[in-house]
Amino acid sequence: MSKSSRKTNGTIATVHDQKLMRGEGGELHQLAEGDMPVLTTAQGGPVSDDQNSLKIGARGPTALEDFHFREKIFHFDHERIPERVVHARGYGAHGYFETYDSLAKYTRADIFQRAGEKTPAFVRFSTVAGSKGSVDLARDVRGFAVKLYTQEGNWDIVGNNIPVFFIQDAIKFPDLVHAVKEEPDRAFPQAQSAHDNFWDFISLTPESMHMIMWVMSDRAIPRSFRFMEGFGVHTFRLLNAKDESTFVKFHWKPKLGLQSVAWNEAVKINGADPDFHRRDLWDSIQAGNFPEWELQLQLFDQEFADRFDFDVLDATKLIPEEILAPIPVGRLVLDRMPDNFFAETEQVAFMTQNVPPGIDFSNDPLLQGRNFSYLDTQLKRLGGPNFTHIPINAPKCPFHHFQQDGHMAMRNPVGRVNYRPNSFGEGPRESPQRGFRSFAEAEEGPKQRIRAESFADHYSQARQFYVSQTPTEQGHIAAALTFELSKVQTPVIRERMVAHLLNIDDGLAQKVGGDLGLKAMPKPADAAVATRQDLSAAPSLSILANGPERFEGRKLGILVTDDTDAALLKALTSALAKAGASFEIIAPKVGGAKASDGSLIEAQQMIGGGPSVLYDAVALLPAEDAMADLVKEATARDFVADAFAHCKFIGYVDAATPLFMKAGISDSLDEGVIALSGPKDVAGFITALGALRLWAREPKVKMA
Ligand code: HDD
Repeated sequence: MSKSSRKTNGTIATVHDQKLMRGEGGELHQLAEGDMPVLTTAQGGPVSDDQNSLKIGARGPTALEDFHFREKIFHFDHERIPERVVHARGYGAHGYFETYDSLAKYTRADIFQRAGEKTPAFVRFSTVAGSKGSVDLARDVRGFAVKLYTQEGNWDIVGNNIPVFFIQDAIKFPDLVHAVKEEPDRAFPQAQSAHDNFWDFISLTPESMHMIMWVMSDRAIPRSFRFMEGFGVHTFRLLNAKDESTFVKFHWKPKLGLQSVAWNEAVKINGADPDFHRRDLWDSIQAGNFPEWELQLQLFDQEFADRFDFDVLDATKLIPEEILAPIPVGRLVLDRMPDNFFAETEQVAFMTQNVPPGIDFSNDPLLQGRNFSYLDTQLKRLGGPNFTHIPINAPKCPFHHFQQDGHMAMRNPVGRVNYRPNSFGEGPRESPQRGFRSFAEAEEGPKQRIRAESFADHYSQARQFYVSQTPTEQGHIAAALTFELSKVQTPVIRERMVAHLLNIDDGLAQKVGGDLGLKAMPKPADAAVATRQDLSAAPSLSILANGPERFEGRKLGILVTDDTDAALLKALTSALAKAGASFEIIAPKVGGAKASDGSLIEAQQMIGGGPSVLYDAVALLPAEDAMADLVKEATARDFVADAFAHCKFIGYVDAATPLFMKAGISDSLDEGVIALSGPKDVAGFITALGALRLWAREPKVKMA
């Protein structure tokens, strides 16, 4: 029989759907096809065959009239929308904001009027430089954008996890972003600032030096979104019912404290789990461990602003908490993942200009520029002016206006009147009492392109940040600068950066200059202001000096084999649960291992898929008989060697010691390597884990 005349029954290439349901006894059984909804086109027409396009003969061309095929492919071809020009990679969650007490004294914003009131919230965390599909652990600023659906309109605090910014004027933003993103001729590096263009721009932009100290610190490689601070960055205003103004800076403080990873660890996490931060947020919300932040406000008046050493309109400066203590005003809890990533996290549109009555802007030139940019970008990204019709962007309070039509208009006015003034008594009216009123600041001056003198000191706060760090953190900053500049191919750029460092801290400059192999130290960079102020250290700027001292919310990786001590494992896992921590079991084989009492230990990871970089600490609980095989595994050796090199706490049973030999650390064991000879040792181990890392080990392993 020739191919063309072979008769088919139409089922050759057909895939059969299966729908498995659990019966009452937990057994799986397959549902009949009739129990499933019928597949339709987008127009609602039932589809008979979704596996084969309509052909003229079994091996003939596809017919143009195949509207189902056309529609399916057409829609697929148009699935992508432009990614965000910055902050493309992000992850969001729903939750609520709960107001502690009325702030009516300072603001008439409805969200702050009633104690205990809950306001729905959506938060999107992001990296800045990388594309949508880039890795989570890039060295980068993290976006921390909060949308609060208040009773008087959406309020967006579009912040970062760093309280200052690279530039002082929004007109420089395109240059900054072009410089940090992949270079345009070669289209790399992706999601990395370690390249010539970025450091060229930075070395020619002294105002970025304070921010650079932050970005080279561990703040830029957070362990989890849950362990990051968030900042509104700019100075805003609160306005009360009498339109009296108080300046404000917004700070989000994570309940579980701050934590970052080591750089060498970040590099390895990016390979082992590029979605490390996403997964962490997903897992903790699914497990009912809802991440929480406290909103704290730094409030100050004009007199404080006039007295302060720096201009409060300059986004490259912060107000140390030691000078102005933030006050707690509410808490943000994230308790629900979106039902659909695209619909919500991808389509959410944050805009700095979304402020409710009672919150107002300052003249910060960066903020003023942002207020233009965010509306503009939504038009491009979401395809039209009706992006507020998308549910994630729509207000949750009543709203009425005369805007109409446009692409994809979902909510269309009913009735005759779509204008004001009108004589029909229809439609909404403005309200001078309830409506948004700007602070009536008196402004005058010549129209000119100029930067205020008060913005000129670029080094004092950069130095203050550096001297406020612990020696460990200072070491990380030096190592990060060295690493980044080592990737720069143009020597003069490296030298220019070291010349700036000389204005920040001589020791730092010498260290980086030495490690970069500079033959001679350059002259310090010319500074716009002659004297750098020697500000006193502000310990609130350090992560390590403010550690949470507990393992809550963190994860232990437990390596088991067949015959692992069941009692010890049980004691360990119950103690972790009591401490509010989680764990994952890693076994040599998929599925798990058989414990000493014959029970099955279910494993979440096979050893090659669960390297120790994915955990905050590890416990090695293998049985003696399994060691001969385990020491042969390079992945088991790396598991231990990396945990040690990343200054993690390691709990171990006696049988595990050959792994120390294999990992080359037998002679270096320290108080962070803790024997677990039985359940009695567990409590001490859990207490030790609260320190999160044994940084004192670092000089020995030199991994930064
Ligand atoms: Fe921006 C996105 C934060 C300066 C222009 N920005 C964006 C996001 C965050 C920030 C968190 C992601 C929002 C989301 O998850 O959808 N941006 C900041 C902070 C800045 C800052 C804290 C300085 C203090 N940004 C800044 C300037 C401009 C922009 C000066 C332009 C003049 N930013 C944008 C943008 C983005 C954006 C192009 C890209 C996607 C979007 O807005 O919706 O408009």
